[in-house]
Amino acid sequence: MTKSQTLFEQSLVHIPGGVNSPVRAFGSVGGTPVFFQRAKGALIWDADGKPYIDYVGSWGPMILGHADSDVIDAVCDAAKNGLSFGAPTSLELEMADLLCRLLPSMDQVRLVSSGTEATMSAIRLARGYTGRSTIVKFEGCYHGHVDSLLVKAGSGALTFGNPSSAGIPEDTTRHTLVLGYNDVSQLEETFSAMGDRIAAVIVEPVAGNMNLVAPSMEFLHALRRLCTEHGAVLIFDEVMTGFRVGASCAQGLFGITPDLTTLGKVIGGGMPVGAFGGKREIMQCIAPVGAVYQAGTLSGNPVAMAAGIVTLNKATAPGFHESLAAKAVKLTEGLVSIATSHGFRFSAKAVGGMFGLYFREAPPSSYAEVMECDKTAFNKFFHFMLGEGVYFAPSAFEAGFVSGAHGDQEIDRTLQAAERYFSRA
Ligand code: KE4
Repeated sequence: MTKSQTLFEQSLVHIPGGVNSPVRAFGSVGGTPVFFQRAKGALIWDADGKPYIDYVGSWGPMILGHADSDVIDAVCDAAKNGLSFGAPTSLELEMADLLCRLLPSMDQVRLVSSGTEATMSAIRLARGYTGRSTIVKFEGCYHGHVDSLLVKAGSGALTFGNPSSAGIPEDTTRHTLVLGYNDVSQLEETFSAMGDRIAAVIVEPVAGNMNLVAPSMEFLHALRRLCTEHGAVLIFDEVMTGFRVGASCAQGLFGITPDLTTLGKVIGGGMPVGAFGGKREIMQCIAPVGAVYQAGTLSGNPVAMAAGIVTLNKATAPGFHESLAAKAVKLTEGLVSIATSHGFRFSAKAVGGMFGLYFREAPPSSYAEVMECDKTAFNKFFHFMLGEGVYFAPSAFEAGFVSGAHGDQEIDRTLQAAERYFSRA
């Protein structure tokens, strides 16, 4: 028995499924989830002390690499001054100023403690601001476990094949419209039929929770145009893409200005941080200024702010994202070259520091095309690579991530392992 197997068996006693987030349970790939005990840079060690090259990075936050010394120092320094005050501090002022400088679409921002809190609050804010109820989301997109958004969601919900969740009353989701990602004609038909009833459209500007699906520019421009024409709030859920696909997020990469943006993951650098922000006239509707209530005991927590500020400053430094994107391209192009040279139906796509791997001829551009990917083939690949000390996301429906700490050595070792797999499989 490995220590992970022992720990998993023990965890099943008091933790549902032995995990604190479903996608960690290896439900999609099968087998026992790996328990990790420490990480540094691009590497992570399991409970038996076996090292892996990590392409999960805690699902995105570890963009600098694990245990970045500057981040750890900042966290320790902040912690020595106390962990939480439940009162304003200069660190949350510094974070708010930093985010609003980095994102021109953001006049004001409210900090919270998770991406789910951010999207849940943004939806409530958009409804309060417009006085409307209907929300549009897209099939395969995941915006956290928000009741009104957990409909045909991606990520863990998609992994378990039950795209909707139990426990959500029908009247909670009757205001939620689910459309096809990249389906411009359906979007236009919906707005022409009921645009004046739509409070907001929430979208992953690069979908990362049904594996990676890139948007068409036509789709993004249609979203912006139709929301403007009908007075709906365009919410870019950049919890995953935020400072991951570029120093100005997806909105900067594509040149589309949302009305609200939700953030998480990278802006906490591994500590629990989320945020939502955007146009002043919308943000002024949030309590205590406006009538839309939102609150949080640990919102803007000084220790979390310390981690996030250092992470953001380093991740938006000149050259960081160019280097990060080049690593993702080297990895994905190398995998495609190896797999296809051995006759596999395999493709890959990188957008900034995130990537998708597909057992399919070409990268999918819709949820339906994602469903055509060979999940069994992915699972076999996943477990072989895991055995070789390469840790990809334990699901065919998740994106992968590189960090500033991934170097040629790690990527070359990954490609060598892939060559061993594809040449003999
Ligand atoms: P959190 O509440 O997990 O911090 O964020 C929710 C969320 C919101 N929006 C987007 C675009 C997201 O990707 C997420 C969370 N992403 C998943 C990974 N697919 C988190 C991993 C997990 O659920 O364990």
